[in-house]
Amino acid sequence: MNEKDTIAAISTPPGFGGIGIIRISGANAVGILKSIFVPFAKEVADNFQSHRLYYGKVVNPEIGEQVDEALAVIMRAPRTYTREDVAEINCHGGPAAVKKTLELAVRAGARLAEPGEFTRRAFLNGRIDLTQAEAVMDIISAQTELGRQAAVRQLSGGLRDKIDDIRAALAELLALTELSIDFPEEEVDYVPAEGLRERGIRIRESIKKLLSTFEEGRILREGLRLAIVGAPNVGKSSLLNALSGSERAIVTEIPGTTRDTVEETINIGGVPVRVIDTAGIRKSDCPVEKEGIRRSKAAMEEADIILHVLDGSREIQEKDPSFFSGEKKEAKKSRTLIVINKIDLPQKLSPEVFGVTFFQKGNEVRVSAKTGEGLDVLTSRIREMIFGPGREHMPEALINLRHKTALEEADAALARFLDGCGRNLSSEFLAIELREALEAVGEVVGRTTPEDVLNLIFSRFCIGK
Ligand SMILES: Nc1nc2c(ncn2[C@@H]2O[C@H](COP(=O)(O)OP(=O)(O)OP(=O)(O)O)[C@@H](O)[C@H]2O)c(=O)[nH]1
Ligand SMILES: [Mg+2]
Repeated sequence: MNEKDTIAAISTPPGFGGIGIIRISGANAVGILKSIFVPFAKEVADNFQSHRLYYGKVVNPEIGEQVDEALAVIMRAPRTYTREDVAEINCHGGPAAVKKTLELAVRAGARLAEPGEFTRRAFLNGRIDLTQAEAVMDIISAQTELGRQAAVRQLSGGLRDKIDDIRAALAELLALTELSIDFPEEEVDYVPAEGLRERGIRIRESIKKLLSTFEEGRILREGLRLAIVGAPNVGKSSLLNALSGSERAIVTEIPGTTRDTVEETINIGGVPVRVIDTAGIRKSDCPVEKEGIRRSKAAMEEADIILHVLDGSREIQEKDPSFFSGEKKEAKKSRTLIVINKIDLPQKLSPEVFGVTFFQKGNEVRVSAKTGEGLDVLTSRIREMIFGPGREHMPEALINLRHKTALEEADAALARFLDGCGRNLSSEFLAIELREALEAVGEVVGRTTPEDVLNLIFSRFCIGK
């Protein structure tokens, strides 16, 4: 991949649409645009101004044929997305028109852009740091309003600022440590070991604070899995339909209706939640149903949250095997919510039968999948399980797995530094640990990030971004 090439790509999604955008970036972008786009106003042709939109036609310069009618803009460096000269052509959004326009740009000297190459150039040219580049992709893939908000905060430098603060504090600590290497006996500006330690502890606290945002970041980016389980006919499929506002799953009065797991992604309090409706758990000899029940149990194991549904209109007649399955019952408790359904009917269910406590009174959520009653309480309880009770605001920065790995490395190096301080190790040794911490933190913003990691990050982007 040559960073000097002028690159071009279709930046709008494939398919049919009102407008399709071809983006060109690099030293030759303006020349290429001028050779394939002719403005209708004659006086403009040789006098394109930067950051102005012109109306004209895309032409094939070899045969003079008009390819499409379009709007085009040139943007002179450095006030552009990539900090290079950029040209964009807005033609009609049919696959043939955009493909042909891109083909003309390539014939005029552009190279097809790799996925994420425009953003990579913005990063390499210093317009944005690596956390901002990642935020671009997070915005594109955000599934909910909360996810978008978090991504935009990161794009405007929320995480970078925090990382820069940590880097500055580390650099200062390193300088102080090195000072005591060079002038071990000097009184001036000498910070005793205890002072170094205290600074180290404070930096470690900031790192820990950032690390604690990982789980929320993961949830916002990837979402959660929520399994709806319980005995047959209690209304699991009805609940999936009510939560998703669709007729996604088949509902009948026959117990054992759902055979396979059925999934639908919904937005609960800003978090994308993959809701999995499962086959009712009971003893069965039917091989199809048995396989369905096996899948129900697997879905339960993999879920972040389990809704265990009971039918409030019936006494439990026999031992409900959905309660007696699985050895890791205790581990499941904290992520299980008992949901009593069918509250529109006369209620007969008691919390305790056969000496088994099915639910703690006050802890259960009562709903009607039929009338929708109680669903708002259910979603807010689910939200509480995700964020903890009463949480309204998201932290300013939410780290991803790559940031987490780098910050953990920095944290480990700082731990060794602190340990070394405690044992009065030489400043040379302490400085080595601090340099390692500094390097690891620098990886987050892309200061010290190896080429192969960059390749991996940008390969996940869409073409044309
Ligand atoms: N009155 C009332 N009926 C409900 C409610 N929820 C579900 N039902 C009825 O209960 C029956 C079973 O509903 P489903 O949603 O198919 O139950 P399920 O738990 O998915 O059943 P399986 O797939 O067999 O395990 C259907 O006849 C529904 O119409 C409710 O809140 N109130
Ligand atoms: Mg069902």
